[in-house]
Amino acid sequence: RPRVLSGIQPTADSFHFGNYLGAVRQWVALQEDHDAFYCVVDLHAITVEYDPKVLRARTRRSVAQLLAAGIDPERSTLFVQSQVPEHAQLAWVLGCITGFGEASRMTQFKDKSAKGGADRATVGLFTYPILQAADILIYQADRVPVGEDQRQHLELTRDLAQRFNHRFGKTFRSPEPYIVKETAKIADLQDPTAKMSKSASSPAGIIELLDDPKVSAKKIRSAVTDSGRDVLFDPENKAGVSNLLTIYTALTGRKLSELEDEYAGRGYGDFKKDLAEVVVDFVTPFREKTLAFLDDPAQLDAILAAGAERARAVTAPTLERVYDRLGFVPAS
Ligand code: AQP
Repeated sequence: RPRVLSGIQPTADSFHFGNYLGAVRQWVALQEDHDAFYCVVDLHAITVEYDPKVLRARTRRSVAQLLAAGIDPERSTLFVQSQVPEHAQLAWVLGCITGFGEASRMTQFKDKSAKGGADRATVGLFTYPILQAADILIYQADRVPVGEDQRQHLELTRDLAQRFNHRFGKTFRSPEPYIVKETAKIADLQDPTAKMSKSASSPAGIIELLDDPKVSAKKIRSAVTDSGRDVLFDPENKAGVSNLLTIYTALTGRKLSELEDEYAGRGYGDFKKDLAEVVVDFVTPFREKTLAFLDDPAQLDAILAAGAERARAVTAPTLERVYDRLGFVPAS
């Protein structure tokens, strides 16, 4: 079976619709016919300012949300990045074959460092994509389900795999991004030209899965549309309506054309009201399931311990091979 790897940062109390529709939903589907490895990337989360107590809580909340979304810890290897030390060990190695200029071209770093000023950006934030490359390559992953914003980091990962193989002999598989076009960039509800984002969206622009469902319904009803009244999928000219249609089809499985027909001549009000109900029907049970998992942190930690052990069975031999290729003296 092909192998799949992906990760999510524990940098918020809740996943948002972009994380869920752009990535996590694919994780759940792919575990059916892939050898799946999914992790909560806490090492990545410390590249920006954070509070240790909050991080620990958010890490467990992330795991609970992944379970609530349908990740089955028997079928998928579900773990926390910091419990598998080979990620950080390989990141060092990859950092030594990455050009400084090459790393400087990563747009996520440019965007995030621009916000806080250059002096506040950490070296960890700069080398973030190299750690991400290590996350992927250490598992010899074939596919990496992510949103569109991660495409550039996946390109770097492929370049690093090829460079290492060229210089030290075939070691890594070159992974393919797995990006579902329709949901690859869920937009901010208030600024539909921008992506829905934890750090950049206003509270009204982002739907959090664990928010009070009534609040989420209200956000859908007040989402920015345009001055027309036709419910049509036209991302160029009707970015707001198209984003809402994307969310609607993704949550219900109904076709775009079917929805366009259903709302023809009825205006945006009815459409948004119905979508608000669809959203409430989705987030209500999701929230209940997540809270139930959070009620038993010992069980969550046990799932993570088992996941880390399974992960290390894969990562340790790969790192050993890498160290051998690099010319390190083996520890006996
Ligand atoms: N708006 C989005 N549409 C589709 N996919 C998205 N992803 C994030 N936003 C969207 C995908 O979610 C996965 C997990 O992302 P992450 O852990 O890297 O989260 P993030 O990038 O920190 O999430 P944000 O909201 O985008 O945070 P900021 O604002 O801090 O950058 C990834 O696969 C990502 O593509």
